[in-house]
Amino acid sequence: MTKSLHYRACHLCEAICGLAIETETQADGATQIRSIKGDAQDSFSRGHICPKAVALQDIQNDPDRIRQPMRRVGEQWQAIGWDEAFALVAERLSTIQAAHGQNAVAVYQGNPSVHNYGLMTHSNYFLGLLKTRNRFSATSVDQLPHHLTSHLMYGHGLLIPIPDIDHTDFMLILGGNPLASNGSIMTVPDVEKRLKAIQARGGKLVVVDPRRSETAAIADQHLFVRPGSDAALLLALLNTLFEEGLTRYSHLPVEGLEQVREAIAGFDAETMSARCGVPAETIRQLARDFAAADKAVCYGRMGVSTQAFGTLCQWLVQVINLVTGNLDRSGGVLCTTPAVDLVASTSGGHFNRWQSRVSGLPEYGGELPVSALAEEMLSPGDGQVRALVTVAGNPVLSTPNGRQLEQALDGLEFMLSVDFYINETTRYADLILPPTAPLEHDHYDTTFNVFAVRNVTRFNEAVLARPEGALHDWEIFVGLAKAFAARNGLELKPTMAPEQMIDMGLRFGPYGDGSERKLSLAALREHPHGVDLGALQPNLAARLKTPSKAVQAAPELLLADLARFAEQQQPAAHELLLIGRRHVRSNNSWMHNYHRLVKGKPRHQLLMNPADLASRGLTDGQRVRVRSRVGSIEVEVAASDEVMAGVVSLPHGWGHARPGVQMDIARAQPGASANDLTDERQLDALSGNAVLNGVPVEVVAA
Ligand SMILES: Nc1nc2c(c(=O)[nH]1)N[C@H]1C(S)=C(S)[C@@H](COP(=O)(O)OP(=O)(O)OC[C@H]3O[C@@H](n4cnc5c(=O)[nH]c(N)nc54)[C@H](O)[C@@H]3O)O[C@H]1N2
Ligand SMILES: Nc1nc2c(c(=O)[nH]1)N[C@H]1C(S)=C(S)[C@@H](COP(=O)(O)OP(=O)(O)OC[C@H]3O[C@@H](n4cnc5c(=O)[nH]c(N)nc54)[C@H](O)[C@@H]3O)O[C@H]1N2
Ligand code: SF4
Ligand SMILES: [Mo]
Repeated sequence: MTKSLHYRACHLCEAICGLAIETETQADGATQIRSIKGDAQDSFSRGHICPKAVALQDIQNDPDRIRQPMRRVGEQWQAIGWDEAFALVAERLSTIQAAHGQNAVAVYQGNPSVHNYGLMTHSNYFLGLLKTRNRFSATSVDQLPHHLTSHLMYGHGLLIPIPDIDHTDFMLILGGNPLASNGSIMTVPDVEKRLKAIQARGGKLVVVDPRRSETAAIADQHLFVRPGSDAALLLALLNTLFEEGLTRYSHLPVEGLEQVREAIAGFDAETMSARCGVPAETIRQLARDFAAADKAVCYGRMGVSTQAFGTLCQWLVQVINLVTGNLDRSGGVLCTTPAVDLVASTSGGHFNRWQSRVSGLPEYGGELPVSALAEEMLSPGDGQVRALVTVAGNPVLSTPNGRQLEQALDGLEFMLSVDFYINETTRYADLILPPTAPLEHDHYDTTFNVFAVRNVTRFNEAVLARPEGALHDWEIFVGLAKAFAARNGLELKPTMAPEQMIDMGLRFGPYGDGSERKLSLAALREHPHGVDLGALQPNLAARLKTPSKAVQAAPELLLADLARFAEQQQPAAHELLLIGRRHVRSNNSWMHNYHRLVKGKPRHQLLMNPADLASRGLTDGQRVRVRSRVGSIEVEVAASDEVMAGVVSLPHGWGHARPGVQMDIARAQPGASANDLTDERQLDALSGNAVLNGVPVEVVAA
């Protein structure tokens, strides 16, 4: 028996924590994981770990995880060989496209697509061949407003300024709960310590959230805000900064600032207070405190992105940082200089070049809003979607009106899923192709180094050998591409392994000189704990990709959206507004099949303010029926003064007890899917991003 120690970054969430994983190999070669701990030698994560990483061994050993291609025959699943599987996909998709056009095949790419670098480098090798405009992803139930804002203001959707959390004096967080999420579009392992360090050096943390979240609970100030109304609060903050002369010089070239000042002149704190529920004097004082801090950060995440004015919110966040002199400044917000630089190596993207067939929703970067996916399948006519490829996604539980999507999936002529579970979505597939498990492949974080609070880089080998016959995600896409190209007589460009692509990216990136010695994959292999490339530095002026090379403070689309905001309908008095919630033991919809993560006190309940329970004659712990325009669920309610009156909070990603789901532990968990309530017609009309927070619901006894 031999033991060995492996260092490895965790890529389950955005935090990139270093892990130290001990394995034990028997005489017969069988290797087991003995322990998973935080890697104290990783200077970025400093030994931080969360319970999800410990569950990597449960993913590895889960008897429900599928390990061979599975073909559905009636209600049964049959294992088939890889080549047969690839040929089947090529035949079915080609036939459907030949009969109904290229757009008849749709694609949905889920969240792990950006965490698994083989998917980043190779999924398009096959998916690009499909030449369909019906491409969807989890972006439009998440961070689309961030990309669109950066695209419009800075000329590239990935040029997103990141909070310089380690050097700031004042952090204002709207709609983010990093203590549960471990940070998002802000890669920050060990975030609790870093937030507390702001306070320890005399700085301040302010959280704006309709729920006193875990992060709000450690803040110096927490403001309840009515769900979906942050644009009012942000407008009032910006208005106060202008009106009270609290703005500061920016060294950046900027165009349009005067237009912004004029456009928001009417949105003063007194008028906006009624919209957002925050007293006008509190808003004005917050603006003064923010401006008075030497270095300050305004940061908004899920709670403000996935609401009716998500893009307006993200734009206002940027402008507040800009006019207070905190954009591109140490201790404010800064763009990274990643070792593999996706900003330098790709074009800035495009928006609204085409629209979805049924509702006319805009594309961004070649993808349409996923709220339109079901209607594109259900609405007959030229261009109707008849086949779907899902990759690392579970849209039945993660996109609005999941029940409608189920109905649509049931009517497809063919569906392929690249995934290792038979879950709420993939149970509709005709064929499931399972990749290797997370610890069976190597890892380089192409995505989240771009959003990290320090410039960092690392490459790690696989911890466990892959089982014989298993394929990595990227190899599956190469197999699919070859079979599809062969069937259609297409020429396929040669490709190389993901690690070779990263080697090139490193050598010719900002820290490389082309040689192996300076920065390359070989050089990184010598540093399994990762390499720290230093604190974020001002770099935006040189990185801007706008045609004028100036920051566009006043994009026309956003100024125009102010008119839509001015006309926003206010919620009816009897309605409750549904918001979401994350927990550190949960990861979207797919980590509930591990006993270690689901044991203990229940976390699926609907939280409701005691006053709202009382006025409805409901009691704590009772089963209730929650109804929205699109559907209803039954769930237990828990009394909680964490949520403000008029608001109910339900986590997403639950509701596994659907027929055919083959995840035994998950199925046994109580809880319903929040997205059986969210409404595919409620959108941020500007971007097409889904509204997942601030959904009107009614709650009655079950
Ligand atoms: N109501 C509500 N809905 C939400 C949210 C919310 O806050 N509220 N959050 C939204 C957000 S931010 C997101 S990102 C989405 C997530 O939505 P999705 O990405 O659609 O769903 P996940 O739950 O992340 O499912 C991931 C799937 O990938 C599989 N998988 C895991 N690792 C790999 C891998 O390495 N390779 C492959 N091929 N498959 C893998 C898992 O088995 C699972 O089926 O949900 C969104 N939905
Ligand atoms: N443990 C865990 N970690 C995760 C994930 C997970 O599922 N579990 N998912 C990962 C993913 S894919 C993402 S995108 C990130 C998300 O990362 P975060 O955005 O930090 O996570 P959330 O917990 O969704 O935080 C949203 C907060 O917004 C609040 N909120 C809701 N509505 C409103 C509103 O109208 N206004 C304001 N101001 N606040 C509002 C909610 O109460 C909640 O506290 O987390 C990532 N990390
Ligand atoms: S916070 Fe947890 S899930 Fe996220 S990277 Fe760190 S250990 Fe992994
Ligand atoms: Mo996400």
